[in-house]
Amino acid sequence: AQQTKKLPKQPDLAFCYGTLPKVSRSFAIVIQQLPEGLRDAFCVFYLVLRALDTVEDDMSIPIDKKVPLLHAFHNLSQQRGWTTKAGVAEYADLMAGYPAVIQVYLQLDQQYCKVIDDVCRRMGAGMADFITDDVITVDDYDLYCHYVAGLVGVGSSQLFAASGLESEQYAAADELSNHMGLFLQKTNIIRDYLEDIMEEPAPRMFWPREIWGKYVSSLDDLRHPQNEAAALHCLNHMICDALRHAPHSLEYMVGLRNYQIFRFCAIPQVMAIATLALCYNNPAVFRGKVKMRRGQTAKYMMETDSMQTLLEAFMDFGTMLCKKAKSHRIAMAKDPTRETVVERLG
Ligand code: PS7
Ligand code: MN
Ligand code: MN
Ligand code: MN
Ligand code: MN
Ligand code: MN
Repeated sequence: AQQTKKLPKQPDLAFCYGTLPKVSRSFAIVIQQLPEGLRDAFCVFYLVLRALDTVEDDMSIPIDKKVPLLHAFHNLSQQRGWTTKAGVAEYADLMAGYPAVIQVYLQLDQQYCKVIDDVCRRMGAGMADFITDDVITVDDYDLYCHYVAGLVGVGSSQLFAASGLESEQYAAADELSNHMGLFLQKTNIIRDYLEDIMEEPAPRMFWPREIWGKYVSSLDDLRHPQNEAAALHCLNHMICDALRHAPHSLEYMVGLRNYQIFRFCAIPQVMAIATLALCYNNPAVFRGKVKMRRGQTAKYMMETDSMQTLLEAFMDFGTMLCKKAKSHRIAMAKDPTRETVVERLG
């Protein structure tokens, strides 16, 4: 096991584990430390969905090609040797080497294949819908996030249950699993505001009009310094909305019994609440990429090893966020969601 971890013998497996840290720094670490029986399945699960997302994100693929490709992706991902050109840099490399991912997928346990295929099919269909439909209401926003992240939560739970390492109940824990994914995805969408709006050749935005429409007349207005007060209120509203999911994710994680699976689930959730605390009322979100300090990330990765330390981390960042909402009384007095944020962090 030790040897497979450091130097996978098969070239296909080597490609998968070599590509994983290039396309995701954070998930590569938590996937690597999963129990052996789940590690390869999650590595493939991640790469298949990352490849699907590369197609979704590639704004140079015309809509009449992209929509059918998103729908067919789960089938194509089971055909030896299949590949398509999409994305740039490390994502383009993933696509070019995709036949290796397919090979490893085809060698996985049947139960695992079924889960990955199912999530990929439903995510591809959901992404296709949102290629043409904008995110207008908060319900649309929740639905989009369900497709690209909630389903990952649902599939992850099914894999945990199928491995026998977690209770059979996780196979049917769709609601709580969805909240786990939505908490992560909404944090990503909030933090990526600037990157996504500056996307070439066209922006890809998921902030719902039902929220931003209360503060500005176009999403682009948020990044102009003359609108800073409105932009911050809007940002705080988005964060307030994301915080709805936090109590449900804690409820999900209380039920986990495997130490490595617990860490796999908990570390990204801690990073998410830390990121929300950092972004709250922070104009830097509209100027560049807000990132946690490396040392702080490492500290919480190390320390999150039990329900107790998980709750402590949520308390730390929850309190930090709450203090921000309570301070600057004058400047934030008119912030419509300030009271709700304080309430949600009780
Ligand atoms: C564990 C119950 C199989 C672990 C992990 C690739 C990350 C890319 O990055 O803005 O800004 O370009 O375009 C719940 C992950 C949700 C999904 C979604 C946790 C596969 C992660 C394809 C559930 C992740 C949600 C970001 C869609 O969109 O990306 C438990 C594993 C989890 C992948 C994530 C990612 C979407 C995404 P970026 P985008
Ligand atoms: Mn993406
Ligand atoms: Mn995407
Ligand atoms: Mn993003
Ligand atoms: Mn992106
Ligand atoms: Mn994106």
